[in-house]
Amino acid sequence: MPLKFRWTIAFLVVTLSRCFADDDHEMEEFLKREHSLSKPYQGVGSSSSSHWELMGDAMVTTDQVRLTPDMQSRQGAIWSRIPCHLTDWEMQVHFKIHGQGKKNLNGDGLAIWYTKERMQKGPVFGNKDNFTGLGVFVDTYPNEEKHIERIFPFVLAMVGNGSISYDHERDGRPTELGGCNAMVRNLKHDSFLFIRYVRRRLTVMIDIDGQHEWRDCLDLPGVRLPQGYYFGASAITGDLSDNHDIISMKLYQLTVLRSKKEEEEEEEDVITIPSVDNMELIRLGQSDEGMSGIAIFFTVLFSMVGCIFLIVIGLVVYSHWNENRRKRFY
Ligand SMILES: *[C@@H]1O[C@H](CO)[C@@H](O)[C@H](O)[C@H]1NC(C)=O
Ligand SMILES: *[C@@H]1O[C@H](CO)[C@@H](O)[C@H](O)[C@H]1NC(C)=O
Ligand SMILES: [Ca+2]
Repeated sequence: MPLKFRWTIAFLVVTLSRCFADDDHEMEEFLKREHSLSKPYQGVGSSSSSHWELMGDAMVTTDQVRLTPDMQSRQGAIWSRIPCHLTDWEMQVHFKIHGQGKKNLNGDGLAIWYTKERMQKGPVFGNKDNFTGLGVFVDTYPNEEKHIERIFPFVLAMVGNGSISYDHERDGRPTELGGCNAMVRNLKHDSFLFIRYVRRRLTVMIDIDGQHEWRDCLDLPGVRLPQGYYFGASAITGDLSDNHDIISMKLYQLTVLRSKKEEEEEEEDVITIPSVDNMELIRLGQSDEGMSGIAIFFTVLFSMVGCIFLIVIGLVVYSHWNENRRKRFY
């Protein structure tokens, strides 16, 4: 799979449409202005004809949409007013998280949304719980203490169907589809998050090293998201805080060639409730995560014991053979 993409930001900004291959299918992409947010944020937060609407403590400046300032107990969001009816799309988010707090003395993070609901305050990074649709979280604070193998900030994706709760105390582990760590705070260079949804496959990538290179974060087939949902971004601070800034959100329509059969299948199987195929297996994989350390330890231990055993046997056999040989000489 061609998951390692390299392109320059200039190329990204200048080119409105481009072609590339995905699983041998040609794709074309077009920037959709009505679903995109970029400088100079004309009318955002002041005009009701703007495509985007602010909520809570979110504020627009010339350089960014600040979802929360670096102050305690704030929450803010920005939501698209226009539902998105595209089948295949790609959202590129240019964001910045920065603040005075030392490592792990900052919080709580931001979220990018594609949901049925919009403009509803709540505990999930400033959005309502039991949301319906997709949330991609940049979680900057480890709430669960026994994260040994997990380094924060952590990027995590979740699909909700209206009755699945985000477990804040466990950093959303019980419902996660996967994710990756991402050192995104107080960077000198630009940081980007990339969410692609093509033929029911969800791909999340990040570009945070200033190398203009996308790094894989999550890639999962069988993610069912209905059309007509809203894009948004939100953030929250608690006792700990950060500036959570969105510089741009650019939505690209992807035109993917489909076979007649594929088209028919999708027409018959219209998605009305978000869901993920084989969620039980994904969850099983996650609960095994803690075990894998122990499993690796024992595997290594037993292999070492095995090796030593073989060496000992080898030595014994060799000394016997040597003795026999010497006996033959005398
Ligand atoms: C939402 O998902 C949960 C867990 O998979 C399931 O038990 C519930 O029935 C689903 N609700 C709807 C409305 O599909
Ligand atoms: C979310 O859904 C769960 C399970 O259906 C329910 O127990 C909980 O009260 C809901 N929370 C909110 C805020 O609606
Ligand atoms: Ca957290």
